[in-house]
Amino acid sequence: MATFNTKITLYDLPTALPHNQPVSPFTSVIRYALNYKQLPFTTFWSSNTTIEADAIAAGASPTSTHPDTGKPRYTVPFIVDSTISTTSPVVVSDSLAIIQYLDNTYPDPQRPLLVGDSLALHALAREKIAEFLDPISMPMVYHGVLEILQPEEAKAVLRSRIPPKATKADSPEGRALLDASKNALSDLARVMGEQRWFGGDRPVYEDFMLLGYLNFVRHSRVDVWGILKTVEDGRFERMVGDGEKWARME
Ligand SMILES: N[C@@H](CCC(=O)N[C@@H](CS)C(=O)NCC(=O)O)C(=O)O
Repeated sequence: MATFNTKITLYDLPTALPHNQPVSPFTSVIRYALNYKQLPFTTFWSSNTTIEADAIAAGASPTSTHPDTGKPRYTVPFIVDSTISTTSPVVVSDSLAIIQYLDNTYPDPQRPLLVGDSLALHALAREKIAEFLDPISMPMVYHGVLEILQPEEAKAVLRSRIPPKATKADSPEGRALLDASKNALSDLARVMGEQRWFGGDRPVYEDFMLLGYLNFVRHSRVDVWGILKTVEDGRFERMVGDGEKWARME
């Protein structure tokens, strides 16, 4: 396989999980991709309260605008790639753009992340994959994220964006939401059929995105993951296990 001695810094949000494992699906996908392609990198720990300042200092572009104020919205992940030049590094924000940059800049025909050039189709696939989170993220999962996000000020930012109380997994309402989430995961399993990964016998961007979303639940709500992991005879739990070797931190 191709080897590149890269000097990449990944900006991520710190958590209270062992080894600071990420909770953001979007930073997770980059971590998986870098490890899978064996591209050396280090992490800069930003925070919800400092993302904007850190991004501006690094020269990273905003990824959208705040719907309420129209102001630029800065997000993690972004990367600073000093492999060619430390004085004028390449800075890329937005997870899908980063994936495309890594594929183009550090090509490895054995390990492509994006199969097919249309970013629109990859974005569409990501939307479909994320659907299993729609019923549960706001009422349940983000409350678990509150427990593991660091530092305290970052929790305050998140708390202001989510409902005051979490829906209980074992309440009638919680069970209905979880059933909807399980059905969406079963739909994904049906689409994958006998394939081990969306990429066939090797993982691609869509697989790492799904792993990021599964970890988002797994790390934040043990009880919710305990229910979702049983879907399709534990298929998605096995998938997390299969991806474990690319989930390491640096
Ligand atoms: N479209 C962006 C979305 C990234 C995103 O939403 N990141 C969240 C963390 S999961 C973030 O940085 N939120 C900071 C904020 O909203 O203040 C991508 O794909 O990278």
